[in-house]
Amino acid sequence: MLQKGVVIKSTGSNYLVKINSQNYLCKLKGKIRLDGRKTTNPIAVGDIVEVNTNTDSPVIETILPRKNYIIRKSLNLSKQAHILASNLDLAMLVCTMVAPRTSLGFIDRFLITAEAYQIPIVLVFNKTDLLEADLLAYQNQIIKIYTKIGYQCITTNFNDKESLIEIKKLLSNKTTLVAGHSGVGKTTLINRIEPSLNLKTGEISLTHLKGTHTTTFAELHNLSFGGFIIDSPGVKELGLVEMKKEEIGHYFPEIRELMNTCKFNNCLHQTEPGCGVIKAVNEKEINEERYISYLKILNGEEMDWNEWEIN
Ligand SMILES: Nc1nc2c(ncn2[C@@H]2O[C@H](COP(=O)(O)OP(=O)(O)O)[C@@H](O)[C@H]2O)c(=O)[nH]1
Ligand SMILES: [Mg+2]
Ligand SMILES: [Zn+2]
Repeated sequence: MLQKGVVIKSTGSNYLVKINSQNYLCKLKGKIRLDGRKTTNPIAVGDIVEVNTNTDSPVIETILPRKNYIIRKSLNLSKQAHILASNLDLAMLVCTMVAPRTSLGFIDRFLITAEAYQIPIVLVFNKTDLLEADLLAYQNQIIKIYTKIGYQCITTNFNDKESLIEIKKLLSNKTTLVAGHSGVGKTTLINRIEPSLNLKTGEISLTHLKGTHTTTFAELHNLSFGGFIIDSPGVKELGLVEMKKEEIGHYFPEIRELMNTCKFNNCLHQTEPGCGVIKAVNEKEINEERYISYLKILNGEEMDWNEWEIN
């Protein structure tokens, strides 16, 4: 009998599959057809699979089509992709105004990447307990920018119980990826959401990455109120998705909305005459910082990827 389940952990050759509320350690059937793409791992966490549980060692027989997935490219010459996780329902970007400061450019890059992957996003502004008046004002300004263009923003800190209720509601029955700079409090927040997980906080774990470039395995942590949560699986590579220049504007909601007001339909909104986007920037309808982010991404300006968490 085939039973449907979700892959919650992978060790490379074995897979832990949650079927109903039980976990099964499974092997993969010898030949399994996959949707074209060359990947180093045929199965990723988040995959919905059908498992034959009638044998001593359960076998994954089929993988159901993925709703979405996030990949990293292998650093070696084969240029194979490694799927970090699939079937994500939500990406939660944890940002902080201080200790460390999350830049707007960083937020914007994350947002367009998640947009490209078609993963809904929520911005969580953490460590609000550390904010003095000026930083609080700055944070509110930023929240205004992102709320206006349709992104949900939540403020929280490790003592704030009310926002935790809101966050838990949001995560209920979803598979959520938690991302953000190292040190912003991702793991602390996940432990508050699901105390039984008791994940290690306060450490930057670079060690296991050394030497092995391809083995970053994400894990789906079970949420007792329904759903799964993933603690930053190599989010660094989230930024490496390839986009065509004319695609980038599509991933900025406020630019997307005005695109068809431009004179030229292949307008890149840089210097073109009759550009509705430039007009909106001049009229302060589009936020200038966001527009600058757009131009930087368009012109391929590199970010300091070392800022990204890579555990
Ligand atoms: N002041 C303050 N510190 C926090 C908060 N959340 C986490 N921290 C601290 O920030 C540091 C990094 O937290 P951690 O959860 O490991 O961050 P991660 O690298 O994003 O997983 C730890 O020392 C935490 O105690 C918060 O809301 N306020
Ligand atoms: Mg952490
Ligand atoms: Zn334009």
